[in-house]
Amino acid sequence: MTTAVDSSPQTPAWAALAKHYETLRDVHLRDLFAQDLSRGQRLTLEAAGIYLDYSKNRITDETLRLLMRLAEEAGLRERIDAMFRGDKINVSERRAVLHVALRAPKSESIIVEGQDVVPAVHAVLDKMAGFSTRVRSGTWRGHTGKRIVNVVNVGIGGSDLGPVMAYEALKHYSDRSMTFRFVSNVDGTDFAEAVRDLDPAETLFVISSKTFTTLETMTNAHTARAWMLAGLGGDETAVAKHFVAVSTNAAEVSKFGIDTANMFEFWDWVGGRYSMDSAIGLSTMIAIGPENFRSMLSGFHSMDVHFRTTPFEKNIPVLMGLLTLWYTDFFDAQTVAVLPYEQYLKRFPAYLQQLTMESNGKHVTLEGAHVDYETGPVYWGEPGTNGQHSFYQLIHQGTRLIPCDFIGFSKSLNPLGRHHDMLMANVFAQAEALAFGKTAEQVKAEGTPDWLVPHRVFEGNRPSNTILADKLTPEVLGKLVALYEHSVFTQGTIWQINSFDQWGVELGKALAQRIIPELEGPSEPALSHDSSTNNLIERYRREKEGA
Ligand code: G6Q
Repeated sequence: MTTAVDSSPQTPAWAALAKHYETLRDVHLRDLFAQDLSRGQRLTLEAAGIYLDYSKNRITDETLRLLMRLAEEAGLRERIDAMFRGDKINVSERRAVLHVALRAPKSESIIVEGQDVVPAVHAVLDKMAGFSTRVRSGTWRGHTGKRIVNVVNVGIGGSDLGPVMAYEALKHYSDRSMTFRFVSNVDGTDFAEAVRDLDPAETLFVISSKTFTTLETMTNAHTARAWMLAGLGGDETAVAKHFVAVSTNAAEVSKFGIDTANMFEFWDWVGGRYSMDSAIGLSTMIAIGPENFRSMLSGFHSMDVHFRTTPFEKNIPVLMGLLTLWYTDFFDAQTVAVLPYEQYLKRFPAYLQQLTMESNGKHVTLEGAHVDYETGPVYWGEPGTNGQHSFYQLIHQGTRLIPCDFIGFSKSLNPLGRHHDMLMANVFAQAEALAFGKTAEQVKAEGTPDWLVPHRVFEGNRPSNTILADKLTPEVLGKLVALYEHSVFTQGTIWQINSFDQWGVELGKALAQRIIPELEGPSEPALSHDSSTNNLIERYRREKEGA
């Protein structure tokens, strides 16, 4: 599909891995565990309070050695340094990639274009903290003098998925006297349902948009403004008390009518999908309070330090990134399932879908050459145990190899009777069953009639990681997100792609703009799309006015 020359990471380690794969493809995890009785203790890592058991992967010490060599040959060490130094590694947008600066302590300094960005980060954090405290304490009041009890974040993509995920994940720590809602879709239903039971006099809108030009967000923001003004008698001065903005674009924010004093800034070196710990997290901070927000940032930072300073063989994000690459490029696995056994993490897989797939869904290298190997796999998942009663069937007995990340916690935030032991028993049982399966002999020994045996055999040899932490706190959430961010970075580096642009998303933003007037215009438009698109537009125009 492209005229660019093909490129391949044909480093010696890649070639050696391809050869090594041939010797390992038919080796069963049952045998790997039988050959090394301490495998389950040996192939584990612990850092920054995160425990990773990676023993149930289809690897040997030789695989690990070659994967580490691959990382070295791909220049991962230099790339990590370049990112943390603020080099413009997002080459197609000519930008630095510095989400790590968002959680850097005050004592650090990171220079971008001659300026230390760390003081600016902390100034915004302090401004967010002041504002959040005023809202939470009831000092900040609405136009009529009522306390703000509802906060609605309006944003989409990176300006929505992080805030929603973090709110759900940290609900336990949130102010339960307040209501938080999230409006993202341009489908009017999203807005209508979010505000139907809210009193405008008690509602604050946080308009979150890096560019402040995104169609969905600006449409919803204008609808929110009209809804609020209608509810408060049309007095325009009310906007100042009920709208704040999170953006990099002060000019557009003032054009909308929001005082830039009520704007919380971030910078072009923060990618949308890497922004939940910037001012985009304002709704999170209002929900959980500044102190909890800061402890989330310190969790992010401790994983950053681990990633930056730990040798690759003991580096959790590096290892997880390399394992994903091992299955994607050598076993031809097309997906990764993320399975949190923690109800509060129900939006974590959706969050990771953007982080991983928008970052590594690329088919050209940094130099613009077409890759001749597979890049970013499809990420998906649902919380356990629910998924077990639906799609796990395919993971256990289907024809595809689906590496799984199980995520569990030693302690529940809602300890109720035996629930937590039962939940965790399922984590361990699923990972065990996937790895070891059940042979025909074992099935027969259970008294299964011969004709039924093939249906009840589990081949096993299905790889998984088990990630454990003490309990879900703001700090641990920060660590988990940073873990996946850096795993994505590791993969992108070896694939030689730019994990930080998103031209596919930009395309979507532009395409609809052309069709909107063709749907809205009063007279028949002269259509010049393909025959299918023309026909669909004509049909819609006819039908939308119909009874
Ligand atoms: C994220 C993407 C994308 C973006 C949204 C919203 O990395 O670029 O999901 O976050 O399109 O963009 P704005 O924040 O500019 O409204």
